[in-house]
Amino acid sequence: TMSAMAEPPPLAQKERYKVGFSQMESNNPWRIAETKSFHDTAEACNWDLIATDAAGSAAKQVADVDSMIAQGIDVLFLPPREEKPLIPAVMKAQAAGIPTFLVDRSVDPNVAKAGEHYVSFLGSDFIDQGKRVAEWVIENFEGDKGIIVELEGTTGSSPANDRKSGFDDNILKDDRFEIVASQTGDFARDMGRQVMETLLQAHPDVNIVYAHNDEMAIGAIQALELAGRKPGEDVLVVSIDGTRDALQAIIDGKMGVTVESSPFFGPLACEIMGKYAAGESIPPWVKVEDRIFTKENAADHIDEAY
Ligand code: GYE
Repeated sequence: TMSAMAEPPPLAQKERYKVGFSQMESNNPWRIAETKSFHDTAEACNWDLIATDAAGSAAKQVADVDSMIAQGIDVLFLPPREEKPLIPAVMKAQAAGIPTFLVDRSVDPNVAKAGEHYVSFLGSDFIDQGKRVAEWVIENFEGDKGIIVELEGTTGSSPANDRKSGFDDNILKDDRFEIVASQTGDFARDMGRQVMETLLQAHPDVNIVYAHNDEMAIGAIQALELAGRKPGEDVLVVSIDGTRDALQAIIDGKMGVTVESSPFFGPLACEIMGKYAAGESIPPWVKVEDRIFTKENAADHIDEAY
């Protein structure tokens, strides 16, 4: 039977490629390291790179992709800020015959699908990241009752959704733990600090903070210290990414764990794009394996951190 299933456009084999990288924002070290990784890869991979910065706006990110399509990019690397608002960008690239690879975040899988509307998602398993943080807390928390404040990432983003379910589903299997508040800090240090300040007033008995990324964890540490609390002593702070500041906080005893989420996607993007152009079949999800950083190994990795 004839199939109406969409297919991602092919990629011709060429000497040089015009590559689009549509960054969502540049207000934190993770994003800056990722953009740098694409720039650093450009020469070795024979890319003419067009990199844009949507400054935290999904609408601008859609417009940025429009403009890259108009500039005739051969291939698009897209970290969609939120799961639903970026779907039009994926669909427009496909309609323009431009293969898209989602990097580091995904879109709503009920609407846009790998192997149909875009080629593949290159990135981490966010549910597993949340689960690993929960398992670490279950093993390492020493009190009788864990009162948890959760700082969520950008509302409607795939890592915020999945890091929440991965953590919540697993921590709540142990009845020592209770999540008393869960609120977005938009993956940003400043907002993490502000939200933590507010939540501390409502929940002064909090003794665990789970932040969906290191920037918010650092913001939370600032808020805790400002309130006279002792992160690492009377409050266990845990999160995800592996930034330099987080590894330093672990070394300083202020943070317990960060599960890695690497921003260094340039080399992987080059490799997978080359395979796709060569006609190899690309899995719908090219999964990145993440390490875990604790006081046992943080000092060994801080020099390579960003
Ligand atoms: O953890 C966070 C960033 O999408 C995996 O986005 C990425 C996340 C990363 O802003 O720090």
